Order: sequence, then structure tokens, then C-alpha cells
Amino acid sequence: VSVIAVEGDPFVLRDGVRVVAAGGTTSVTTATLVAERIGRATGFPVAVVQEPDHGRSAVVLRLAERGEVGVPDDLPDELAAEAYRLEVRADRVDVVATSGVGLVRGAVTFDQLATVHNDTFRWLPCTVVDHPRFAWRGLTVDVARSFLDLDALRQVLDVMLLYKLSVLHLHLTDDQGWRLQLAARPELAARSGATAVEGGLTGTYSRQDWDELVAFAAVRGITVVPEVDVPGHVNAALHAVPALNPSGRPAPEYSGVEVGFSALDPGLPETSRFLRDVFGELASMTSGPWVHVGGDEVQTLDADAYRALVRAAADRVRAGGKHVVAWQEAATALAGPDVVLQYWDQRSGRDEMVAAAAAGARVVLSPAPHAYLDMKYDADSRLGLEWAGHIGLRDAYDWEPLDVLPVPAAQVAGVGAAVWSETVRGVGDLFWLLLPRLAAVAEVAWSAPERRSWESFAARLPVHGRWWVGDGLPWFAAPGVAWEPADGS
Ligand code: TNX
Repeated sequence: VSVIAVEGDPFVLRDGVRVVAAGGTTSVTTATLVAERIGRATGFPVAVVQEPDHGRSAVVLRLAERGEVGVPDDLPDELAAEAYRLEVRADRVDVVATSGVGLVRGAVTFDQLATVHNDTFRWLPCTVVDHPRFAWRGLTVDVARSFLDLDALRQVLDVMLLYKLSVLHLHLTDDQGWRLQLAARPELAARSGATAVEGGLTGTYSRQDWDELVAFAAVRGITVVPEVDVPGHVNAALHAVPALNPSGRPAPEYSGVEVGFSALDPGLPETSRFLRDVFGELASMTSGPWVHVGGDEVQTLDADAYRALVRAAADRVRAGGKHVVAWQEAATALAGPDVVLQYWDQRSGRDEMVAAAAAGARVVLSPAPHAYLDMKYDADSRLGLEWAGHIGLRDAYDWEPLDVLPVPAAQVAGVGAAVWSETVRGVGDLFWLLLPRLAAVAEVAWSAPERRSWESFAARLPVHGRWWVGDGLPWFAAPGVAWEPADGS
């Protein structure tokens, strides 16, 4: 939101620098993360202490009231929670926020402002006051078509941290695979964890994997939203659970890339038991407020059956104490202030979305021609789909969320990038699609339109290429940016 250069000497990282956690246990978690990151980047061991230590240079993390952070009075609480003030002076850096998440956001900005000069790390003195435009700054990752293991997801979360994203939405089930082990339904992962799209990776998350993932995300200020997609995209469930099929026999596994052909059968008693078991357990293992029920692209159900099944799933989520997220198609079935609808296909569903928003639903904007980062960059891209067109870096950057749908700004929860894995074979492919475009969508989600421009973005991006190389992440040297030589692929 604002950055002001200040007169004076730079802050120079020296041996013995401390990260001071001055805000109790909340700030200790963040301070530890900051210390690890500085230590890794610079080679200095950085200690975390609870009191400033006279005479030593320090990075001080502190919780404070809104006024001291510099948050405008009319800023909604969910945005104020992520606000921060960062003051860099010659011998001391202060990060001040109203919550632990705000400290995380400020600490990342501090990281990013480092410059390297004669082998020393230094920061120019400045004051930054900042807050996001939208609270929901998401990334949808499809681990159903092709699996990503816990280590891969940790890498994704570390990149999300760098871009101040707040929601990791995992698409855990689809026709091709079922990735989450559930105690109530072990057969789902046991059978359909071993399938994938043709050539894709298989695997599942145990309950322990899941809890570790959620904790790793939480330290980074990121909420995990699990999605089990119903009533369509369910072939993996039909493959694993014979009683979900009218024949009583398991559906064959599916490794193609068609969509829309599978659906739950509203007439089978097993269907409601399945919804109860799956969404009940999913809600209970979710620490965040949301569970995603899918709801997209069903071609084989009539409208009444579709609505009944989506509502049955949503009822289970609500009974588990969570809010419901669903794809835009569910706008005909769900409404109310506890519903979040994710809008992706601008070819349809506009009127239904407008009506649902008028009835209280909030919306997450994932317009495919800008936010579907599984599209090819251009005709020569070695990975990606093309149904929503090619998405060059500028396409991912140059769009205004509030122009996507005619709904009141207050109903817009935020923006979600998505990466589907029909063509992805492992985390390297994923990053090649995400970088640099994820940085573009992240800025769309964080910054108000009057404070961002393509020219400024493109000029700020080359150093990120150096960071990605440093972290060993594959990326695409998209045209339009003066990347540093020898970077990218
Ligand atoms: C549409 S987005 C889908 C996915 C595909 C994706 C490929 C959505 C709700 N459904 O099933 O993987 O396109 O880009």
C-alpha cells in the first residue's frame, strides 16, 4: 500500500543478529520461520529471543493495535488481520501487526527487500505499510489426476508464502484418483489411491500427512481447504465402492481426461451414507473454516437430482461446523452467507452467480482465461491445456477481479489461481506452469488496481527468477520481462 524511503544507513546483516519475538507465543512461531529463512539465505545462524538484546542488531516482531500498525479505520477485520508495518533502520527492523499472520506477511516483505552488496546482505532504510485487497488469495491444486506428495506440497506452500497467498485449495478426488485416507472409508484411498491419469503419479495422504500439511501451512498464514468433488467427477469413488453403482459392481478405473461422465446415484441408499461418512470426516479433520464440495461439470444428472446431492453434501459440511465452498455450478443449489462459490467458466453461469451473490453467497474469482495456470503459455508450451486459450504472463496479470462478475464488491471474498494436473507429472512440471504466472495472480489478489501496473510488475520480476533458481524451482522465462541472463527454461 505504501513504501517510503527513509534517510540513513542501511540495515546490514551481521553475525549475532537476533530475531526478537516480542508478541508472545504467536510471534515465536513466526520468528522461528523468519530466523530459518534468513539463516538459509545468508548462511548466518540467527537466534530467536524474546527480549531485545542491547547492542545487537535485531529484527523485532511485535503485536500491536490497529492504530499503531497504520490500518485504515474502515478496513474489514479479515484484511486488517493481515496488515503490517515494516520499519527498516540502520540497527533495527520492526515488523508490527495485529496478528501472527500479519507478522508473517511483513516478514516476507522484509526478506524480499534484501539486497546483496559486496557479499553482505543489506536493506535500505524504509517504512512499509501494507494490507491485502482481498482476504481469499488462493491456489487450487489438482492432486487427483496426478499426485503430489507431502514434500512437494511443502514446496508449494513455501512459494505461496513468498507471494502472500492465504488459501491452499486441494482438489483431492476426481475420476482418476482418490488421494485422502479416511478412517470411515479406507477402501477409497486403498483402491483409488493407486490410480491416476495416464502417466500420472499415484499416492495418498495419511491422516498424519494431512495434519503435518495443515500445520506447515498454518505457520505460513495459509488455510488448507480440502475438496472432495461430488456429485460428478466421482469415478474413483465408484471404482472403490461397489455399492455406489446401481449394478453393485465397481466401476472400471479411469485414466483419460474427459469430464462430466460420472455421477453419484441419488436413488442408492449407499450414496447418502457415503456423503455422511466422507464429508463428516472431512469436516472433522479440517482446522480451517471451509470444506469444498465440488459440484462442477455434471452431465448425467437432471437438475433436481444434482441440487439434492449438492445440498446433501453441503448439509454434512454444515453439520460438521464448516462453511461450504463449491464451484459455480452449485449456485443453483446453494445460497446464503456461509457459502463461497468459485467462478471459473465465464461461458456460463453468470446470472446464477449474480443471483446467489444477491442471496448472500460470497464469490472467489478464478476466471479461466486469467487464473487457470494449467493453460499453455503459448502454442509452443511443452505442458498445459488450451481450452481456455493461452495464458501469457500479461494475461495472468492484466485483469480486474471486480470486472469479472456484476456483484457487489462486498460479496467478493477474493481471487483463486488454479492448476489442474492432466499434463503435470510431478512438482517440477507444476512449478513450470506456476512460475512466473502465480506471482501475477497473487499481485492481482493483494494490490488495488491504482497501485499496480504491468510495467511495474514486469520491472520487479527479474530478481524473482534468481530466487527460483536459488530454490531449484523450474520456471518459464515468459516473454515481456527482462529476465537476468541464463535463468529459466
Ligand atoms: C475444468 S475447473 C475443470 C477440471 C479440469 C480443468 C482443466 C473445473 C471446476 N473443472 O475438471 O481439470 O478444467 O483446465
